[in-house]
This record gives sequence, C-alpha cells and structure tokens, in this order.
Amino acid sequence: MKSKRLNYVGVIFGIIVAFLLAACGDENGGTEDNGTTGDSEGASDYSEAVDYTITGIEPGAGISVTTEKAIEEYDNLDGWKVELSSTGAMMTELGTAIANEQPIIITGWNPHWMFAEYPDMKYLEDPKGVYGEEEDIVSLARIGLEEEKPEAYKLIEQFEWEVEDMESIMFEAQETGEEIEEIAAQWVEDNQDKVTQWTEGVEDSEGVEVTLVSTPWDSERASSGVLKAAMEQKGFEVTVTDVDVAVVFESLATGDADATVAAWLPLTHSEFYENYKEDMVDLGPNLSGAKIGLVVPEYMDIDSIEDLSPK
Ligand code: PBE
Repeated sequence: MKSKRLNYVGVIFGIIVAFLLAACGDENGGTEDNGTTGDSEGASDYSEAVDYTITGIEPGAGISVTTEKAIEEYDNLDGWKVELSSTGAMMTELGTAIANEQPIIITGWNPHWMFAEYPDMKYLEDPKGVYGEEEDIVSLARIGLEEEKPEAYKLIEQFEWEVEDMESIMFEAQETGEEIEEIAAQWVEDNQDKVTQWTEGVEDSEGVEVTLVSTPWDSERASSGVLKAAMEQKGFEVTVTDVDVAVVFESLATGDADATVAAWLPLTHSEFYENYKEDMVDLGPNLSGAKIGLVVPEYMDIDSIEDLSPK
C-alpha cells in the first residue's frame, strides 16, 4: 500500500517534471524558430570575444565622450568600456582584426578613409540616437573678428565644400603618404572655381595675420589646409594650430584664436559647444553629411548596438 502510494507520487512527479521540461523546450524552440536565439547567442559571443570593449581613439575626441555616454545610456552595455588611445592605434587594431576575421567594435566616422580601405564595414543602428543623425562641420569665429578683420571673417564665412572634396584629399594622402597640408594646397590650385566663390567680394589683405585652431584628425587637417591656402591667395598670413577639441573652444572663447572650421555639430562636440556658445560666433556649416557611430566589419552578424550583451 505504502509503496504503491510512493509510486503514484513518483509518477505524478515525473509527469510534472516532464511537463516542465517540455514547456522549457517549447520556449527555446519558440525563440529558435524566430531566429533571435541564434542572434543573441552570437551577440554574447561577440561581446565576450571583444572583452566588452569598444576600440576607440584619443580621449579628448568628441566621439570618445559620446561613446562614454552611449555606454551609460544603453542598459545592454552595462559593464562595457571604451579603450582610448589614438586614431592610429585604432586603425592598426582594426586592420589586424579584419585580416583575421575577428570581431571588433570601433568608434568610426565619415569622412575618413577607413571605409575606402575596408568597404565591408557597417554602422551599428543606434535606436537611442546617442550618436545623432547627420553631423555638420561648422565654422566658428571669436567675438570681435568681424569688426577687426572683416575680410578674413567674410572669407571664412564663405568657405563651404562637399564630403567628396574633403575625401579626395584624405584618400590621396593615404595613398601617396604625402602630407595632407601639401595635398590641400595643391587641391586649392586645382579647384579655383570653388576658391573663387569663397573669396568673392574679399579684398586683398596683404600681411593680415589670422590664427586658425583645428584638431589633429585628417578631416580637419584637410579643411584647415585648404582654407589656409585659399586665404594665402588673398595675402593673409595664416597659422593653423592643432589642439585638443576642448582647447579649440576655449581659445575661441578667450579670443586667443580667430576662428576654426573644425567643430562637429550638433552632437559630436555639443558638450564643448554648450559651455562656450555665448562667447563665440557661429558661421554655419562648411560641410554637411558627416557622421559618427559604432562601426563593425560586415562579417559580424549584428545590426544594432542593442544586439550587444551586458558583461
Ligand atoms: N572625429 C573626427 C573628431 C572630430 C573629427 C570624429 C574623430 C571627434 O571629435 O570625435
């Protein structure tokens, strides 16, 4: 009697366990059916494989600040970090990863030659919009420049070009190994039709000194180099100084520099811009269609920042 009862309990227990297992199995089966299990397993593999690390650039860059913000804003980036070193180091790590088909997540942007060198890369979707949409590269002047050096102010305000123009200089520098500033000066020689538009109505200004502040990335070495060469045609004596993003904004606010053509807005440099915008003059975009974000090789089977897994 006793053993029969135990048996009965055992059978009931067995049925419950079997039922639970079946239910779990069903759940797994369900997710496998719509394909998301495969994806999220892949994503956690990638996340672990990159050691929950985004490969970044210089600590002072706008994209570095923005990436710290992304790590805070996305719950699924809990425990992640961004490794900050230099653009050169990031490009070397990217090259090695791609050569070995290993996963890597970098802080990427356009215009840059990275997409020409490695065409099979993609921006991860950014549903929270931390990296914004399209960025402009904006010209800013110190307060008082318009009154003190009106011809310089006018030329800088009229300076405007296209992504393709900037890229052509960056690619040529990348391919030939020549200095960007030299190629930029040559570009000005070869593109007088554009230069004439920038210098329209600007009087010759022999010996007028202008100090431009810029950042050390190829994109801004190209634009500052082009503007310098164009201004020199009108007799200006132009100095370009490459500094940290923070110093670009500080030196305009204090009046130590005349102008910059290196501000990425509305997002990349917003932290710096918001601090100082009352103390400088916004001359509008000199280039539209720039972009920043997290970039991965196409062979990584993820599409969105939200496909990554927390540590
Ligand atoms: N960048 C290139 C810079 C601006 C130019 C996107 C790396 C940055 O501040 O992030």
